[in-house]
Amino acid sequence: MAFETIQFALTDGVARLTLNRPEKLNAFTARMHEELRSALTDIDSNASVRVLLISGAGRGFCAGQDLSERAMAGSAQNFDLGSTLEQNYNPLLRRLRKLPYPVVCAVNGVAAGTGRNFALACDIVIAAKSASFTEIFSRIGLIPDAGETYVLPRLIGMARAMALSILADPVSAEQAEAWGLIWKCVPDEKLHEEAELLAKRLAAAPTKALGLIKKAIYASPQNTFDTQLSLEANLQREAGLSEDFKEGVSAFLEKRAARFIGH
Ligand code: T3D
Repeated sequence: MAFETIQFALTDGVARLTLNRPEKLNAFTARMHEELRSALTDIDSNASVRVLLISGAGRGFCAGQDLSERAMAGSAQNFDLGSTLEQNYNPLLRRLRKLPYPVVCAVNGVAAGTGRNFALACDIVIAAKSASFTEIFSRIGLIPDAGETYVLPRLIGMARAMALSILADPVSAEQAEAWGLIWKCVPDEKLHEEAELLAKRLAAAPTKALGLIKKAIYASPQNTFDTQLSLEANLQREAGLSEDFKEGVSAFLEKRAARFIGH
């Protein structure tokens, strides 16, 4: 598929996906969702991918749903937003969560509404100092969606999640880091470099183990201590059978750098 609203490239184990409607702050359109589905299908079918790096072109990361596709003032038309979530956003977020390797998001500017929640669905989020995370939904008469009511209380606690969701105040990248909403805030001019370094580091890591770490961490909030111990034992059994574990141990004993292959 020819991409018009995203850029997509794959080199050296790193899949790079850039939202590319800079004049509209990369707001999601139906076309963009179609292109994202296609890119993720390419990624799924390529065994060499070991990390996905997501970012946005221009001064914004993503301003959520393109509201020009939802304009209906004075018309008799209504949209079933539950249905558009089920068709577009929810499958996208589920796919990101299920990828068996890390997804890094480099937030280069404002991330609003579903744009913010798309970023927060990624495994490691770094943001430029000038970026911001803006709630939006309650400002336009909607409830937070795209996983926000799941992710936010778990990341920053009930009090902050509730106030942010109701008040829809923007959160600066520095504040987001201080609250634990994201991993790290970096100077604007360093974002691209830091994101690339991180992606390359992860692409050379024991990817299978990183995918299993994702499973364990994401399962943790729902599990009891006992259930989580059993899950860890099962996942560790799997990790222990990997080529990368053998290589990691050999490299340690031979006092050399490990050469991981991702399985
Ligand atoms: O399917 C579904 O519908 C499911 C439900 C989805 C829920 C959502 O995602 S709801 C959230 C929708 N997003 C918004 O409400 C955000 C709207 N945008 C803004 O509030 C502001 O643009 C920002 C706070 C994000 C940034 O402000 P600022 O001043 O830096 O930029 P700007 O001038 O407002 O925007 C620049 C351009 O992008 C401008 O276009 P123009 O006038 O230069 O031609 C603006 O209209 C456009 N733009 C920004 N956000 C959107 C957008 N166009 C369409 N849809 C947008 N969401």
